Amino acid sequence: MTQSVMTLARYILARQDTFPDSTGEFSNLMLLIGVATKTIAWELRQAGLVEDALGLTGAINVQGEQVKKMDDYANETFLKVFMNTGLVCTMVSEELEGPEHLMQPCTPGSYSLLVDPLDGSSNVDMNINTGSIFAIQRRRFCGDDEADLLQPGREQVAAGYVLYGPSTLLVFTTGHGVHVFTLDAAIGEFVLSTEDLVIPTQGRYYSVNQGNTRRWQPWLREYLDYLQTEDKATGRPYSARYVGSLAADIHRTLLTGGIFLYPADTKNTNGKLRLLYEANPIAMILEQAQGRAITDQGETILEITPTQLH
Ligand code: P6P
Repeated sequence: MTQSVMTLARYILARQDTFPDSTGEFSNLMLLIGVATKTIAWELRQAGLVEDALGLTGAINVQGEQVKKMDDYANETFLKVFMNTGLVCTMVSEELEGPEHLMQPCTPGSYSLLVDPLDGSSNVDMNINTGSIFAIQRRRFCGDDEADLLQPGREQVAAGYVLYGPSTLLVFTTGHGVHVFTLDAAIGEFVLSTEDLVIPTQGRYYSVNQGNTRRWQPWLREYLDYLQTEDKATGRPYSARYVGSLAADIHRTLLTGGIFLYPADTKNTNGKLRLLYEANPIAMILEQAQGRAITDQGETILEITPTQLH
C-alpha cells in the first residue's frame, strides 16, 4: 500500500490545532486559496492557446500600472471564490482601489484577505514565472475599514505565495514554520513537498534590478560592489539572478540563501514593493524560515505600521 499523499486538505485537518481557528473557518479559507490559485494556474497554462487571454486590458490600476488581462482574471477569481462563503469579511487587492466587502455585516475577529492576485504580470506574456501573494489578518474592529486594515505585518495570521512555473507551488506559514505544497495535476491537489523549510545561512546569489543602480544611495552601490568582490572565505562574488517576479526571486532565495533587494531609489523613494500584500507576507515567510526581512533603513518590515492600503 503506497503511503497516502499528504494533500493540503489532509495536512490542514491533521494540524487543525496549529491553525488559528478551531471552528475550521481558517482551514476552509486556506483550502479556498488553493482553489483560487489552482484556477489561476490552469488559466495561465491555457492563456497562450485561448484567444484574447493575454495582453493588456487598456486600464491603469491604482498603482498607475497597465493592467494585464490575466491581472483582471486573477483578481476576479479571488473575488468569486470567496464571495458569499462567509470566510472572508474584507478583501484588499493590488487591483482594487479600496477594500471589497465580501460579507455583511463585518464582525470583529473575521478574516481579511490581502492579495496581489498576479504578481509579476509584466512577465506573463513571455511565459515567465508569476505568483499570487497573500496575507491574512483578523478584523480588530469594524466601521473604518482602512484604519483596521493598516495593521503591522506582525499581526498577520498567515501569509504565503503561489509560484506559477514549471510546477505550481503553494508556500505558506501560519507562524509554525514554512511549508511547501506542489500541485499534482493528476489529482488536482496541492501535495506536501517540503515541511519546515529553512533558508541556508550562506547564500550564493544576490537579486536586484541593477537597471536602477544610478538611482540608488551610494552606500547601496558600495554594498553591491562588496558582493561582487572576489573573496573565497566569504563565498564572494555572489552570482546575480533576477526574474522580476517577487514570488520567483524570493522562492529561489529561500532555497539557495542569499539576498533579494528592492531598495528605495530616486524614482521609488519609498521603494516599490507594496507593504500590505507583498513585503509583509514575504517578510513573515522569510522570518519563519529563519531569514530576515528589513528595510534599507534597517527596520524590521513586520514592525512597520502601514499608513496607506497601497
Ligand atoms: P522591476 C512586479 O511588478 C513586482 O511588484 C515584483 O513582483 C517584482 O519584484 C518587482 O515588481 C519588479 O520590479 O522594477 O524590477 O520591474
